[in-house]
Amino acid sequence: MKNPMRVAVTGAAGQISYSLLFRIASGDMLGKDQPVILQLLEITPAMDALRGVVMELEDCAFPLVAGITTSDKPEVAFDKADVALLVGARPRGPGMERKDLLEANAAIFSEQGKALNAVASRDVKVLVVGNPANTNSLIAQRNAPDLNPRNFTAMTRLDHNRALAQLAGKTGASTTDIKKMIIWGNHSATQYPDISQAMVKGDAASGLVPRDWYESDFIPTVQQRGAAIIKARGASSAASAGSSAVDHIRDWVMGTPDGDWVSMAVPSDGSYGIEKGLIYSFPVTCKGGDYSIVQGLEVDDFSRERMQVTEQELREERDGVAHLLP
Ligand code: NAX
Repeated sequence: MKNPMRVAVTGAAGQISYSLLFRIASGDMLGKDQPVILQLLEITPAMDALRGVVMELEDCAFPLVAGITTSDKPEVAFDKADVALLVGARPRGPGMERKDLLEANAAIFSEQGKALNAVASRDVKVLVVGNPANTNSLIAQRNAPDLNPRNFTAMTRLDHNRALAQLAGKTGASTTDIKKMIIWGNHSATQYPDISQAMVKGDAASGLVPRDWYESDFIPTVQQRGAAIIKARGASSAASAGSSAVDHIRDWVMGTPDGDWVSMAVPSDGSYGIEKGLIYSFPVTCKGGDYSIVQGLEVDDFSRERMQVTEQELREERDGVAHLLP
């Protein structure tokens, strides 16, 4: 039997975690032969609710769960963590401006970055789900100077999966028939879902769907999918977000299939002219527990313009919290 891996999850009593934790515990994320110790973080007022979630996890009698801890202190929850899923965040309250939201989250993610820096495994893989995810990840990274900056990522896999589902629906294919989808940029409405490289059963997707559908239907549908779900369900995406977090970490740890890639928001190294350091979603391949940004893709004017709009938004978010960055 392998040694257990320590998986820290924040916002563990929230709605995404209510799906995510059970998928991790059943082995969907790290493998059916990989025991896990769940280290759950919540804010103090939610500790009772978290106790209920833990009771349910216990009642599943998952064979792979080697332990569960709970805490309202990041240094306890992140202790020796191999994987940290930062799901908990401050939601936008009534009358709260975008700037207030950024600042409230900057405080949370600075503290959590410092705690990761102090106590997590030196190889910890960090995925930020809590919004604004890309900038929250940047803040945590900057507060963790002793950890590898590359190990701080944010989630655009849900957007990637949404894009696969839309294109599959339009072309009558299954999502597994589609390769090389890309989400560029921020996990926000400025993201750019790009099918210029995508293949459906080996054929270029761009030749299979009308250009007008791509520009006027596909792109806005993927960009606005979160809002459409809130409108229909009366609550934001939860199980799909949990599932995409499982996909993100699984592929990062176990690798992407040959001939395909996934979208991950990772620190830019300057690829495609995107400002170095921004946590920007790129197409990446993963191997041996590491990721590489796919190089050499052709970028036309239509794409370039959209990639820059979402880059600009990320710059503005970063500049909005610059006074809080070390
Ligand atoms: P919930 O409000 O149901 O749960 C969030 C939980 O986080 C709450 O239980 C809260 O007590 C806890 N929390 C707040 N501050 C905390 C802190 N400092 N430390 C630990 N826990 C803390 O939200 P949920 O629906 O689970 O969504 C969580 C986050 O994911 C939100 O920020 C949401 O906007 C974001 N999302 C990100 C997505 C992505 O693709 N990147 C998609 C889904 C989702 O919208």
